[in-house]
Amino acid sequence: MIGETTVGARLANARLYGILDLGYVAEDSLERAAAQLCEGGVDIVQLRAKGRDERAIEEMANRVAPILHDAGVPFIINDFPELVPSVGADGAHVGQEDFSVADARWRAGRALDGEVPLPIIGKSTHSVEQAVAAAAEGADYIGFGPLFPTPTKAGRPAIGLAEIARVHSLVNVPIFCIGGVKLENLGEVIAAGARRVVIVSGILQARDVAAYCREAKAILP
Ligand code: 3NM
Repeated sequence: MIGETTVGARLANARLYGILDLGYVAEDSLERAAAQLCEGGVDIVQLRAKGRDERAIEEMANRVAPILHDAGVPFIINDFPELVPSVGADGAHVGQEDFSVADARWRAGRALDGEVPLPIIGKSTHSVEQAVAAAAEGADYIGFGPLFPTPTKAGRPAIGLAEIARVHSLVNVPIFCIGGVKLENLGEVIAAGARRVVIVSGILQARDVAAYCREAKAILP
């Protein structure tokens, strides 16, 4: 974990959010992928390992945490807020069907030694109403999407670009637009009002991961 003030500033200034998604990264390549994301200038990294048990996720998180820490990149764990203190992550991300923000924060903030900085808690939202509710609930940032259909979250209907401007006018916490975002459509997503994005498969399937991230960062305002 990195310093509390630094993490807050990093989140406020973040434009590109990368995910170490086990659907695209082999388990034994996690360190390499984490280093490539850092090299490309990704501002926040999440570990997302759907279907893996807590012990496996803890082990993977312990491997990538020092890499992200050394690069000064906030590290977010998907779905398992209680792992935050033990692996030295900076926060957790929860979905609509998971813990409330308060519950996730409590779990993520449980200190073994009584000295833990406030964890970042992010929440997935799939409509303007959910986005407003997540911010009111105290989320530090939200995901908003999926903008486009995506195999990374198969079966979830795309919400399109039409509500991006409205959600930005109603929600004050950082909003990361997500779902099917790629270099090819990033201009269109930004023109619709997005300021921050999560790109998963676009980055992880790139021939040169770091170069892809750098290109995305150069396009983001
Ligand atoms: N959450 P890609 S969309 C993990 O809308 C995730 O909450 C979404 O991956 C949401 O960049 C999504 O490969 C997948 O489309 C994003």
